[in-house]
Amino acid sequence: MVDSQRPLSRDYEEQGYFVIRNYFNAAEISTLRAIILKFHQLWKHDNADFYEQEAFNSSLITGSHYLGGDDRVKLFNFISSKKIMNVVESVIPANPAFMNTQLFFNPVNPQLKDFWHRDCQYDHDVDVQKKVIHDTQVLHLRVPLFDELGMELVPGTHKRWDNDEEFAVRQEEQGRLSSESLSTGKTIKLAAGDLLVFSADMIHRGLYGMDRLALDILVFDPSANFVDYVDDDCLPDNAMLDKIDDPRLFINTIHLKATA
Ligand SMILES: O=C(O)CCC(=O)C(=O)O
Repeated sequence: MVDSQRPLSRDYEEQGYFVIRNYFNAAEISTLRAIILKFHQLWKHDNADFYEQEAFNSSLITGSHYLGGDDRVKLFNFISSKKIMNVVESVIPANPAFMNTQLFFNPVNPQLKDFWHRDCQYDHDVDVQKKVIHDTQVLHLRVPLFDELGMELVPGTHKRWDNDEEFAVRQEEQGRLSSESLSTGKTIKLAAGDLLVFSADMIHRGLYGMDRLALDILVFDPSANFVDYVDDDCLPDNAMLDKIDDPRLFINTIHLKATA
């Protein structure tokens, strides 16, 4: 367990998130940052129009498209390191499974504003969203690579439905915009070295500004069926698994895929 007076699992259970300050040291962040910046430069070059016009994130960072084998193994070892596994297992104790990675940056297009959402709203209509927030469990682990304004979260919404204000803003109804402020929002400023863990289905938004570049690791509870969201190319192959100190997070996903 991570040292703490109060169990992290209780914070997650009650609030839907927790933050651990200075969890990673400067050497860990600088190694990770070098790999991620390599990915980011190549990705931006390859997706120039999308980047200029509408992007605020990329994904599939562990895939083979932009990074070579050595960097991918380093990244897999970071994602399944003891520090990350301790935190993941504090929330999902039995067989947590790797889903994906995302990289969040500032949009080039100044018209794009930071917007409130629940991740499940892109897959489900409102009736199903009401159900899945109670059923499923996808964790975001946010690792900021530079100091940033952080995230705004609505504590407790991993377990409860929106109030009227939250719903109108998030869904852009009654003339409201998803970029408006919410009276229930809580800002979590983040620095390089911090780790923020939050429920993908709580109401949240990333705050654009400063030099933000944040790696999000997505992990799911195997009791929910999320294997379709996993891209095979983002998983380690057998030769890479041999070079990962504790590959359980990936092996769990590989097993789920094989039995799906
Ligand atoms: O940082 C952002 O722009 C949004 C983050 C987010 O929505 C997420 O991690 O699910």
